[in-house]
Amino acid sequence: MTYFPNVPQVKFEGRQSTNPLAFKFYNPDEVVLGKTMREHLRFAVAYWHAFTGSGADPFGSGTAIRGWDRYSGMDLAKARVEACFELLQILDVDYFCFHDRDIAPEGDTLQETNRNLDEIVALIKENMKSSGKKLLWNTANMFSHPRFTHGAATTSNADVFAYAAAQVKKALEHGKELGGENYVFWGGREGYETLLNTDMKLELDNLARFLHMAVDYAKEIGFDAQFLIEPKPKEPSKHQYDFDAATTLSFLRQYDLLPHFKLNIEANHATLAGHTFEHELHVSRINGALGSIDANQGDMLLGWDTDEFPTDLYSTTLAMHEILLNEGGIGRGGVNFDAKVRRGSFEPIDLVYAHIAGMDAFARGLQVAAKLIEDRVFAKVLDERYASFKSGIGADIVAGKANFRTLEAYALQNKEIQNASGRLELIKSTINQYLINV
Ligand code: XLS
Ligand code: NI
Ligand code: NI
Repeated sequence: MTYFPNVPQVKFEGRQSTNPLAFKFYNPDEVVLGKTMREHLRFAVAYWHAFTGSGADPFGSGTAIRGWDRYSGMDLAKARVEACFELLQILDVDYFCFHDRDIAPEGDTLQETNRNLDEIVALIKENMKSSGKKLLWNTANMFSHPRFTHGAATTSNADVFAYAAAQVKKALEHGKELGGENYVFWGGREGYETLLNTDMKLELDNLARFLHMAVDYAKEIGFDAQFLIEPKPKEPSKHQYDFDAATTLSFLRQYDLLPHFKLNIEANHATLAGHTFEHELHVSRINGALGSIDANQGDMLLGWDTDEFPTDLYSTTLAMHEILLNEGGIGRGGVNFDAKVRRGSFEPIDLVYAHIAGMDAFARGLQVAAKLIEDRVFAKVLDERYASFKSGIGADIVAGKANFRTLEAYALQNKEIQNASGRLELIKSTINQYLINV
């Protein structure tokens, strides 16, 4: 390995292993509820954090020591491709995800930028062929360059809208070229700072026009990837239009886009919106729109998108519980580590440790969630809690046989109302028992 010297392929050794370069829970071949862990989890490495990110923060420059940093320009872009396929092999991860601007540098003109991209996409394609690795999703970065300061599809400048369209057109062509299974729209700067200078109605109409054009173009070129929108409430915009799952679903419904899109739910975006990860997955699931996940976690003490590698078993268990209950599980989506090593973890091997930590946390979450489902732990809770809707007046309500007159008649003759305990503390201690004992 050129970029991860002396790092062997990471293998499953089991929970007793003390080898830091082994999986303790992720056993790709282990069958859980009829599918292997590999099939359930469909892990992906995020190109931007693993190969483009440098560890820079608003207070200081990058700290990451990377073998590819000795290069620049297109040579750097090529070295990163090599590093990517090395890491995928070390981790035995099947998928990767990228933004167009992660993989190739911008040129002086859009023509030159596109030529750079074409060259790197061809190189990626060769590597995919020889390694069998696959593209979970690609996307267009329409937030880093200053031209997008007022947004991309929701910009106040029509020339920028056109540029963004050209960029997504190219990204869709590359997605098709690489057999991408999904295509993601994360609204980087699709939001606003203040209503004092914003025509929100026009911006939202334009966003819908843009997404319809993308749907049409993908159809035209025969790119059949699942389209995904990734909600986020803020950052970089103060108010992001795709605030959370519910807001995004309402937007998609309003503009007749719902049949063409599912959601890519990111843990840290959920918590920034004031929700739990499982809440966002649940809202997506009950609307038939759970598409894929960006796996990471935030910091309870910090109010921004810290994108830490997921290690919280409570959260991965409840997330996997939602995914297992979803029809077809994660489907064509996957578990993409949209996560970065901390600034102090600057060695290449930290990237390996970080992914092992995340993969084990999700594998363990999968095992525990499967057992909770097998034992009908939450199913029993819900059965009991909502039993009043199974018979009598409750069954009439659910069947649509009740109205205000019949309900009033029932209430008037009813004896004193009895409520039952919600038993939350008991439920939580049961979850802990499963986390420890399964
Ligand atoms: C940023 C987003 C971004 C998307 C892809 O917060 O998570 O990384 O996943 O554009
Ligand atoms: Ni993300
Ligand atoms: Ni994010």
